[in-house]
Order: sequence, then C-alpha cells, then structure tokens
Amino acid sequence: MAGEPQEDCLFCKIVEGHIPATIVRETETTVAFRDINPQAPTHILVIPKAHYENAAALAAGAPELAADVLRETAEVAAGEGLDSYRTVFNTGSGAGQTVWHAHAHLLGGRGMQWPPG
Ligand code: DGP
Repeated sequence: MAGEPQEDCLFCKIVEGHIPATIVRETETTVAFRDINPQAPTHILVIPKAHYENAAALAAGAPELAADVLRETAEVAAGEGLDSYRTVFNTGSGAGQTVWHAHAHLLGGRGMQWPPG
C-alpha cells in the first residue's frame, strides 16, 4: 500500500537502517544519503521515509511530503555549499528509474549540460 514500507525495497531498508548508507541529513519525514554511484562531485539522494514508487505517486498521494523532499534538497544543497545544482526525479524505466522508491537526485560540484542525456 502507498506510504507503507515495502519488504523488497532497497530504500525502505536504508530508511530502516538495515542497509548501510552515508547519511547526510535526516528529518522526521525524509532521509538524504550519498549515491553509491556518484555522477557528480556531490550526488545525494533525498527520499521520503514513506514508500511511494515514484515522484508522481508521491505528489498525488502525499503532496506535503513531496514538498518536504523538495525543501530538503535545498537544505542539503546549502549544507554542501552549493549555489548551483540540479535536482532530477527519474520517473519510469524509460527515464532511467531503477529503484522504485521516490527519490530526488541532487547533483552539483561540476558544470551541467543541457539538454540532459
Ligand atoms: P534511479 O536510477 O533514478 O532509480 O536512481 C537510483 C540511484 O540509487 C542510482 O543513482 C544508484 C543509487 N543506488 C542504488 N543502490 C544503492 C545503494 O545500495 N546505496 C546507495 N547509497 N545508493 C544506491
């Protein structure tokens, strides 16, 4: 059920502390941790603790929580000393989503190209 922890979800396991991660910040509703396969000098994932399979499901099911995630990306970027950064939500396998728990990629510390690949 949306919002409930999923047994087979990698990021739910990180939230529960069952899989280690380098946690940067945690709030009552969100966790931010470093991506295991960084695509930029700073690459942090900001996730809701509650399980929603992607950003669209999160926005539809828990808009205040979606706002928490967005607010938290800005807090984490500030904490990392970034004044320019990119926030990406991959939604669906065609867009490159591989983990089915909503997450914002926060990328910074290098120049960015547009359009993204
Ligand atoms: P996406 O492709 O948008 O679903 O992004 C998933 C990201 O999750 C990808 O950049 C790699 C990262 N990732 C996958 N497994 C782990 C893990 O076990 N730990 C951490 N820290 N990141 C992971």
